[in-house]
Amino acid sequence: MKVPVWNPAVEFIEREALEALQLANLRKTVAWALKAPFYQRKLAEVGLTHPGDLTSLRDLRDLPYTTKDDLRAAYPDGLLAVTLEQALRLHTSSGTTGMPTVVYHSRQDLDCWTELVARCIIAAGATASDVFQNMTGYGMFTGGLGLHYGAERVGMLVIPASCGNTSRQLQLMRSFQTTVVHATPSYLLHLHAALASEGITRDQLALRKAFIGAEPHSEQTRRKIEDLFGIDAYNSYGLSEMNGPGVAFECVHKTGLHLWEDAYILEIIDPDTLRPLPEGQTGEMVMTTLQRRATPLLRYRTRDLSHWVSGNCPCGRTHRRLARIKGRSDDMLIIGGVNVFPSQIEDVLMKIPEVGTNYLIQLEKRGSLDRLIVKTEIYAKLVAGDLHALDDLRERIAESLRAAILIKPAVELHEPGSLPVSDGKAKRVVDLRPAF
Ligand code: DLL
Repeated sequence: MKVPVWNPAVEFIEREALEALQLANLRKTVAWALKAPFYQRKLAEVGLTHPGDLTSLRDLRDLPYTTKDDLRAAYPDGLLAVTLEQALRLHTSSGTTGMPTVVYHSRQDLDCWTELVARCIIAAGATASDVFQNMTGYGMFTGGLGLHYGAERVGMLVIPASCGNTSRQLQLMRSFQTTVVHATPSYLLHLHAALASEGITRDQLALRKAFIGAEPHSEQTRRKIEDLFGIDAYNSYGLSEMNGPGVAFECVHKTGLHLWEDAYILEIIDPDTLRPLPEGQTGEMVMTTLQRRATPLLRYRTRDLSHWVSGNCPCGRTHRRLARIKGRSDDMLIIGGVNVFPSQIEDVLMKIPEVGTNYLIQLEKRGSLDRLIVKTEIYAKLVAGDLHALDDLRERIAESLRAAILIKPAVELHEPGSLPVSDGKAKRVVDLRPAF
């Protein structure tokens, strides 16, 4: 198979040359960072005043971490490292859980981000001949504009549909014979569920690929999306602090997400001891930007959990691969003392054929005990209409979950389309336990 590639010189670069490039870019990044008030203070604390003091990539470990709280405290411009004239755009996080975080971009930064997204699109086998419908929010959310400019650079026909309005999405897909979509996995499942009510069959669509990301999802969910639409779906990872989408993406081999190491250095650490973990162990991803002038970030603690995938990818890219994101260290639920990631529950649910496309995890307190309730939509046509069959299914789901997470939940079965959906990132967990 011929490997589709956007920028062969960088994507197939020898490891030694890549590491030399990383060191050179790290020094530039420290020089840029020293222009921002926040880093002037922070780096002075560890005695770093000159980028030339960094003699190897290992020296990065002597630099302080940057946290989301640091970014919030620096709001609105404590991390700005260029003049306002040089800044071209800013994105803020939604700020639903406190002060928003801000990332400014210079012209070069936007150009670099666009280049990274173009590499991802081509690596996943899309081409300039594709019709691309971007179903993620345009605006402060980085999924919209990020993918938009990358897709235009590749030369695709771009439909900037933004998120929501499912019947219009389907109408656009039919009218323009969309071949590639970008959406959250939960929204694509919802979109599929809406096909029937809109009287559309998948054969009336020309879809062949989906880029899915912005929220944790399991391998089973990917397969479900692939099977339901008869397409290939590729995992896309990013976060607004590191531009947005375009940080790591699957190539056509789907063997993990290639992280663009000329633009980012990733360290994986134990979130408790803050020590680096050996390759293959799951830990918190800590990221450093290597090409961003307007808001350089050093050792940013993402809270996302993953591990490096060992070995080489058949595509030949030298940029290492990350395993599917397991969740966030702050997503972890502690239920009756047992640690559970929502992705573990999703994994079990999506393996059960009768389970539909939407589910909700609810936590309550009964006296002093935690109670886990898993609400899931089911495909009614796959369940023989009597109550026994429903009871059997409920028990089968509860038992499968117990085997995986060691807690037997109460399971509620719901009609398709009855659980709440979101246009963007799905909200899967409702924790009704009183806070201490
Ligand atoms: O979600 C950027 C993005 C847009 C990525 C479109 C992919 C596609 P934020 O809103 O800042 O940025 O949220 C970032 O979402 O730290 C992860 O916790 C989670 N996340 C993003 N992609 C994935 C993924 C965008 N593929 C936060 N798998 C990150 C699991 C993901 N979690």
